[in-house]
Amino acid sequence: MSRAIRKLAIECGFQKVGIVPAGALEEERRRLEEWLGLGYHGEMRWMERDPQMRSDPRRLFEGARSVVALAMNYYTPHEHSDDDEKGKISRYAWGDDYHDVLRGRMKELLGRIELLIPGVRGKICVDTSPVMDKAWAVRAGIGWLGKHTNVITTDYGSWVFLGEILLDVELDYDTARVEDHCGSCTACLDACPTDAITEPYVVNSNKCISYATIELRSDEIPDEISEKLEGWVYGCDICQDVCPWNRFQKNSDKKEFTPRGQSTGLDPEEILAMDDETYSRRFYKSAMKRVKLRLLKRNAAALLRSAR
Ligand code: B12
Ligand code: SF4
Ligand code: SF4
Repeated sequence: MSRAIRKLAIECGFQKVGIVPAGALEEERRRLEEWLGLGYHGEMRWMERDPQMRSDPRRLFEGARSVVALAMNYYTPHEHSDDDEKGKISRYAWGDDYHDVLRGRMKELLGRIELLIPGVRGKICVDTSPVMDKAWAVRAGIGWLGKHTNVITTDYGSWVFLGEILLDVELDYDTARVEDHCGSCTACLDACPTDAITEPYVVNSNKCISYATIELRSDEIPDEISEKLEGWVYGCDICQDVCPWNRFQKNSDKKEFTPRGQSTGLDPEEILAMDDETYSRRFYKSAMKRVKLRLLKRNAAALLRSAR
């Protein structure tokens, strides 16, 4: 069964798959609670909700016995905009919203698993579910947690989205893990302009450009960050761009991840002048819809200030 599921996952468009028993992630819960205790989640209050559930999928989906961990490559051979007049968009948000892309493929996969195992029940989780996507990917042998805290695969680098299908049946499990290949490298820690990677394997969201430009809801971006935006208007890829393992990237076969209008940047002046209707049209089904126009304008204004 496990072999058949792995094959189906690849057929459904995933590059990596691993199957492990559903259970409590004890060590990861301890680290999550420590992280929350330090306030490193900033205003992401939803992260505080029930760490017990976040670290144990059986609390989210009663009867969960197995976790099918999945990864999808989103690298496309485009570069970040080097136009000084434009704000850079992080790679993950160039094309269609990855939540929709992954969910569609996972639904297809679950449908095929249901044909394979009659009566099986499953739950699809990607990003927004209270599940620790990275921890499951590591457990399932998809990759290791880099010092920048993203999961790195040996063959696609860290340009992969993660998700899981929880199943209520027992299967044969993967036991091999990928060893940590960071070694003595500190490129991501050295390159982070805001020192958000406070120590290897720990990110303080309050200092992270990605958090400030996507998750933070306040009217202003704090000065400590807006002074060091380094041209980013939505998200930040610096710690991944400098990672030597991202030299092993491969082009994604999903046209959905191709930059919209071939554009990897946004003109901040254009954003400031944008009306709701243009915003809705331009970002229809894009991951960038995660920030409302008000926040995108806030980011654009901060970027213009930092450029002065
Ligand atoms: C909250 C969140 C954020 C926050 C916090 C980031 C973070 N480091 O967790 C913010 C807003 C900053 C963020 C930013 C980004 N995110 Co985000 N985010 C999440 C989310 C929703 C939860 C992650 C989480 O649980 N964090 C809580 C802390 C406790 O987890 P952690 O840092 O992983 O902590 C572990 C380690 O620190 C470790 N640890 C601690 N100390 C030590 C010491 C040692 C020695 C060791 C070995 C380990 C260790 O233990 C902890 C538990 O395992 C996940 C989706 C999900 N449902 O899981 C996506 C997710 C992690 N994000 C993702 C992406 C793509 C990004 C960005 C790259 C987007 C961008 N380009 O702007 C950036 C990357 C910034 C960065 N360097 O992390 C992807 C990552 C894919 C991958 N290959 O790993 C995910 C998995 C979404 C997805 N489903 O694909 N994100
Ligand atoms: S995403 Fe940018 S700001 Fe956040 S940890 Fe990485 S380099 Fe630092
Ligand atoms: S840049 Fe170096 S230390 Fe950071 S994640 Fe990549 S290999 Fe690990």
